[in-house]
Amino acid sequence: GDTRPEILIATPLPARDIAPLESQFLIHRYDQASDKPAFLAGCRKVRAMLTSGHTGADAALIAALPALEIITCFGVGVDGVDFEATRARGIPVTNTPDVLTGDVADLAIALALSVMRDIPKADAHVRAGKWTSGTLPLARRFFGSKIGILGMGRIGLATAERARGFGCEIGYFNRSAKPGLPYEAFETPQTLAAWADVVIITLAGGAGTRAIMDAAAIEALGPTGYLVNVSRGSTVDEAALIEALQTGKIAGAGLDVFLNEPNIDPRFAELHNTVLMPHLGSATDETRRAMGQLMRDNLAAHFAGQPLLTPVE
Ligand code: 8YV
Repeated sequence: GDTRPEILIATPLPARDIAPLESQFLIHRYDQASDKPAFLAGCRKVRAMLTSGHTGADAALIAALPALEIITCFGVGVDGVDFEATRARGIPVTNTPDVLTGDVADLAIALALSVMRDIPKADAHVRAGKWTSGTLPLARRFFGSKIGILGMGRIGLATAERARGFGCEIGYFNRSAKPGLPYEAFETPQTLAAWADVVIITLAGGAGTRAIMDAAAIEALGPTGYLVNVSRGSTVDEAALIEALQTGKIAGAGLDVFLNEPNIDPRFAELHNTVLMPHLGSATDETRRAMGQLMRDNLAAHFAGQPLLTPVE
């Protein structure tokens, strides 16, 4: 019989990252199953789950896999993993830190520049043949501005380093103290937003940061302030953000992440002072390749009885 260890793909992953696993593992494509409850009846020997990290590994799915030994995530954020369930069974979880840091930080700066310099509107203006018939409103300067980093982890630090190259002043809020940083620490997201011209959110998702950028913090940005989010939509009070953008309480937003992706609030599409992207922070060929490799290396280490490369816990 087939002695390959059984693994389950919980959410869609790149084909090029699944193909190299086919000779070694028996793969259950739960992500492609139409009748998911029926499909799980055939997964009782599954020993590893591969998933995105921001969705997929909930308590019900973990409970349906009695032989599960490890969850490997294709991404750094693991807010989609139910850690109560994994801890209760001693199931380790791995992610893909570091390899995506530079790309996500690049996109944070790109979104700030894009919304402040009105790049999408200017592009549409040229394409529509309107250059000869009118001028665009003046934009807002990015270099030298005050950048508030909300969440000073790996991606926050990399974003701050890039912003320094633009001559920006850096302040930050972090839930735990970050001794030794050459940047001003603020006590709350609201005081950070009151100081900053642009708040860039690089926090982890999950219960501990839910709507931490609340209505008061959003309003504290003021009518010339901008919000950029490259972390998780859950970190922002999205209803308050939409209202602030509609009424000019803040100047604009550059957003890569939303609540209920990909079925986001349709009101975003009506806003003119926003630049919207479909969760592409890590989406370069180079980085996605490195993420896939790191995910497979963690999987291989587990089945070889070796220490995991990047365990979350
Ligand atoms: C996704 C991400 O994992 O790393 C993260 O936390 O959100 C992304 O890299 C990627 O989009 C795959 O779903």
